[in-house]
Amino acid sequence: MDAPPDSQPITGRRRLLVGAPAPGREAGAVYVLRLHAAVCLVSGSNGTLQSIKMWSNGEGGIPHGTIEAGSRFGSSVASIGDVTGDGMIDAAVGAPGDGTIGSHGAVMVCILAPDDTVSRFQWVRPAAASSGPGPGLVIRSFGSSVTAMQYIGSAEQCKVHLIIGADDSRSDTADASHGTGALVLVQLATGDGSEPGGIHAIQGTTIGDGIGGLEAGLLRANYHLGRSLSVLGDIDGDGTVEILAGAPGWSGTSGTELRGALLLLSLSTPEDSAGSKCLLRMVIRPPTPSP
Ligand SMILES: [Ca+2]
Repeated sequence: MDAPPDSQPITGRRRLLVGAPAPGREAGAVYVLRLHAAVCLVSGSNGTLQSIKMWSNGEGGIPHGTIEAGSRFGSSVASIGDVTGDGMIDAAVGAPGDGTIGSHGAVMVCILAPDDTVSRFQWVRPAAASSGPGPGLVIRSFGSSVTAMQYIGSAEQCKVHLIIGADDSRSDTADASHGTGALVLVQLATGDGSEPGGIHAIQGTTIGDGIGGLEAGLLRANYHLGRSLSVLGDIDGDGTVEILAGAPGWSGTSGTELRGALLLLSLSTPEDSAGSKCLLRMVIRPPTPSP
């Protein structure tokens, strides 16, 4: 669930985006709840909800057949700022079970109309496994989480950068460890000239085991980096953006430790020649239970 700021200058109104990924062969959905902020303080009041819109196949501006059955559309949702510059806050929705190009997953960028329906949308799907000097990554469950950020000092370029979790990703080596997980940075841009108001996505850095700034061997099988994501902003004022990425399967060596970890990562600006780089700052683990 994500709470975008007011999309229109109407005092006291808020919208909530609520993901409802469906099990089995259903497509899943997102609900847009328009709330009356003043009434939100009164618990249990029926007056809190002003309107509700659903986005799914054949609903809320999305044509029938757009969302694949079993794609778990709505597994993640994020307010991504005003991509198109029309004053309406736009959104991204993860569908990690989408199998249009194999079982890689997808994210739908939704451009909102003033009535909270989707006026236009653009699917973002992962590029082929990255290649380079080290092992590549096979991206799986792209869209298990999604969030958006803007880099400090690049306001005039006002591009929206998505961080997309792909928590079932694995390396493409023969002894591949499954489910190590990955993060993919994607820049959204508008107006490339080919289509008025068109959106295009530019895939940037991929972050995974031994890729994008993480040391090889850090992530093991079933750590599932990218199951959750949160942008903290530049918490230490050095110009890099700090994010938290969840790895719920992270395990220690003693066998008595609780599973799971949050990785605190710093991301440098993508304007650097080699693209955005990530630096692991801290691994936050749950406390060891006392015997
Ligand atoms: Ca920083």
